Amino acid sequence: MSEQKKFKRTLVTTALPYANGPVHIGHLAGVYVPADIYARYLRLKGQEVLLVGGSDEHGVPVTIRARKEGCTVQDVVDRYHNLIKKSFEDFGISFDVYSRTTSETHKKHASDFFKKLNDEGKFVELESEQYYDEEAKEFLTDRNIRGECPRCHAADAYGDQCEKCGSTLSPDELINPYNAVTGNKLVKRSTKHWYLPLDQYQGWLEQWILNEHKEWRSNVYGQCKSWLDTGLKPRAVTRDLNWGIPVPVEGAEGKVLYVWFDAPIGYISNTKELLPDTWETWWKDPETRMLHFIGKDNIVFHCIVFPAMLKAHGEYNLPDNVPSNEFLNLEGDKISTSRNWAVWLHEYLEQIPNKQDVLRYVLTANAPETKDNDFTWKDYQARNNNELVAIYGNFVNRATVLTHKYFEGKVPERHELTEGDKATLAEFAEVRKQVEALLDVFRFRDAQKEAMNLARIGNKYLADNEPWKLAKTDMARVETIMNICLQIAANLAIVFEPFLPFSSAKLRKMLAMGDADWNMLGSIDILPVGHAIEKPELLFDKIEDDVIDAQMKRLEDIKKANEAENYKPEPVAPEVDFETFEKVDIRVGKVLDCQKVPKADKLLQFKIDDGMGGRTIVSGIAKFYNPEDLIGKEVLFIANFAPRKLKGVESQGMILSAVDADGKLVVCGPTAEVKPGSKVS
Ligand code: B3M
Ligand code: ZN
Repeated sequence: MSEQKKFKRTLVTTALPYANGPVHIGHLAGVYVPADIYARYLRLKGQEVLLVGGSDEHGVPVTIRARKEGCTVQDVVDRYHNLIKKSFEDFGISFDVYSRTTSETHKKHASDFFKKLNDEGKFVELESEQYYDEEAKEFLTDRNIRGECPRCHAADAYGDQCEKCGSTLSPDELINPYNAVTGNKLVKRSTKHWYLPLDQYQGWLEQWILNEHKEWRSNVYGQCKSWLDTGLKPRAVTRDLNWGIPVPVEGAEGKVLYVWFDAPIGYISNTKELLPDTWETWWKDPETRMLHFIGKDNIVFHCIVFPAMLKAHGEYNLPDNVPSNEFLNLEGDKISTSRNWAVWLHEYLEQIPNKQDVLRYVLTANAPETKDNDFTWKDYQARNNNELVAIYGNFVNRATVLTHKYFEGKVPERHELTEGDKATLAEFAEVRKQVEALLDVFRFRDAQKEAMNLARIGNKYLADNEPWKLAKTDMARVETIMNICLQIAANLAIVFEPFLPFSSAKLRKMLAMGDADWNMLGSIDILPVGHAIEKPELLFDKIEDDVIDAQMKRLEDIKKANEAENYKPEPVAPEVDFETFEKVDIRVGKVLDCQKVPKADKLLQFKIDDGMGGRTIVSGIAKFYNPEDLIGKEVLFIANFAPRKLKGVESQGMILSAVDADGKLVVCGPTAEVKPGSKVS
């Protein structure tokens, strides 16, 4: 662990989200809430800190979105940049700057960065054969190439993956590749690109990461180690694309900087945009510490590629740590923008207004710090009702209400302390140390747990001392108890400030205590005797079942819509003539009895009134029905199906069922009652 002391200031960067869609809880949990907690914590301690963010507006993802929506790429990035920026503001992510990679400052800075490396011979130029659409006159990215899968022969696999069989592919493997957008056939054409020779940085990276940064989170360190063990290869830093920052070299028309080359430089450009005169202090002074907050899919770029770029450039600091998180799932499934499987931040705020802190709290409590984690609405409700309301809110409410009840809202005097008081104070003095020790090593979920412990200490203190009972006999004692409770409440406002800034502001207002100062944490003299507090208000409200049910219903609907969208009916079977059709004798029957077949978990045994004396039919639908529910129903069955034995029971026919998108069988019957034995034609 590099000692914090040797640094004068901290630059905190957050991954730049692609401006190709809104941001969701996965973004917040993985990157922005932890980065914000950390930046707020340092600021509260009085340290110099910058929180830098912005939108990533280049690359293929935004161009794909524009094609899908039938608008220009500029429209897409404008719209989503504004939406994302607003979501972050609404959630209290305290960016000092949130800019975009289409800014003029960035275009110039990224271009100059490339030029410097190119002039100094830091790149290698290589020719390679790439797929080209002669009619559209464009080279294609892997994602925009489709063709037959060499493994499962699905007709429309992508250049990087077949979604049918899941194989990872390269465009060269596709059979008859074509342009996914125009449908044109593709040819191979030679094209030149600039490569960063990462192989030349291998030894240096091994030393810098594997030896000098053993303190990095094990998931980060492990991923770097496995990349380094495999051996680094040169990486192209340019692309043939018409959206991006033009390669600033003569003869490079139609080529742009690869999005992963320009995006991290955005951290520098955005700092420069904010502080045109002093930005270099934040990037070049060795007394500045740099931290990159990112998600796990960005590790290689922030730990290997960008540091190699910075090293090649030669003037900039390297990151001191890269606290990367794993992924957050939603109700057991991977969050996915394209499948709409997400809780979008702007929608959350519309549907559950003014509950930013509740989401911040739950996402930190469940932060995927060391492994993937799951967000569920039930857990969200439970953490709000059982922790925020029942522990934190409840303590603050009792402390402020009792102060108004007994002391007209003024902080009472503290008299001699009992042993119990002293023990409580000693316990809460520990909280600061614990929270700091955890925040210093980026363990946000445990740090928040410690903060909540302070509220637990408060509740226990109130329960042990029962001031409401003493009010009749020993008012001096009640004064001491309530003084301590109010000091604990003031401490809560401070300790929760980095985690729950909205609630802390509300609590500070209730206690009329002004700005929070971390250095006061642990003190029992935050609120002076005689200080008047304001009217008590509830800090948190209970979340009722209907709110959660509505969210669960929303997700269910999305799941259904996805299934419907993905559902492709089976291809129609070869034609038959009427005579062939007539050979199958379909009849209506009424279910007289229906039971499970013993020792066969799939089979139901039916007694059918077929209008001809009755018959027994066995059908494999036990998974989808309660037998009793089918009794009395009319069904269709094949009356001349050759009898066969199933688990020892002779089945005299076959009941007709439809197969739903998810494989569920649904028994078919007439839409109005007809006589059993009626023919279907
Ligand atoms: N836009 C990828 C992502 O959103 C990319 C991050 C850039 S950080 C410099 O996951
Ligand atoms: Zn396949």
